[in-house]
Amino acid sequence: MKTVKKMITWLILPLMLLACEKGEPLLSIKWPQLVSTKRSVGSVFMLILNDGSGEDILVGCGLKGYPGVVCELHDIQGGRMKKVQKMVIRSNSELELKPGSKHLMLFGLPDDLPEKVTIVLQFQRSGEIEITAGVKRL
Ligand SMILES: [Cu+2]
Repeated sequence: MKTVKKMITWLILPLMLLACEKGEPLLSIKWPQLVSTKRSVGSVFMLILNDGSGEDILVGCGLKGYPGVVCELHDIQGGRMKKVQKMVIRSNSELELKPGSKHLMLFGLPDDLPEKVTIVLQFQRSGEIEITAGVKRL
C-alpha cells in the first residue's frame, strides 16, 4: 500500500508542477517609488502584478544611467534586513514591495538625483522591464 501511495505521488507531483509552469507570466508594475532616507542609500517599493498563468522570478535590478549604483533584492527576516537572490511572483497573484517587507535597495546614489529615475528589473522569464519611479527624499 505504501509503495502504491509513493508511486502515485511520484506520478502526480511532476504533472502538477508542469501544470503550474506551462503558462506564460504576464507582469505589470504599479506605483514604483524610490525613497531615500540616508545620503546615497535608497529603498524601492512597488506592486508587481502577474496576471499570467505561469510564475516569474525577479533575479536582479539596476538604476539606468548609473552604472556605479548597486541594486540588491532585500527581505526582512526575523526583524533583520537580508539580501536575497530572488523573489518569486506566482501566477495570478501579486507581490508587494513595501516598507518592513521585501524591497529593492540602492547603494551609491548621487546627491543630485532627478525627480524621476528609470529602474531596470531583471526577470527570469519576462526579461528586462524598465519602470519610471518618482524620487522621494525624506
Ligand atoms: Cu534593504
